[in-house]
Amino acid sequence: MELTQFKVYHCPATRSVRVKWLLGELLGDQFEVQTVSLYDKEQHHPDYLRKNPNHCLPTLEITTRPGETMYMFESGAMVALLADAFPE
Ligand SMILES: N[C@@H](CCC(=O)N[C@@H](CS)C(=O)NCC(=O)O)C(=O)O
Repeated sequence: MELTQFKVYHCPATRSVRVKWLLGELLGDQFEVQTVSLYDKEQHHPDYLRKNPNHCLPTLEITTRPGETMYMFESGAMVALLADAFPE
């Protein structure tokens, strides 16, 4: 399965920095970032809860070829997946 696009749901000074940083190292600016403000409790918005029922950041949205979208939680698992996906 080919992973074609990444979007990280992020809030500064939280664990989502790990994933945003690694995506930047691997892909430069070829990924999306959407800010979810914990200070405004946006992680409890129904649209976000559909992506991450744990109401936590980060969430990693992954688009695959042929166009499926998956949502991943747990920053450690995201870092491990990205390291496996980009071994170089
Ligand atoms: N083990 C999870 C922990 C995620 C977590 O607790 N994130 C915090 C920010 S660092 C959060 O979103 N808290 C908001 C909440 O629980 O509503 C991970 O590493 O992804």
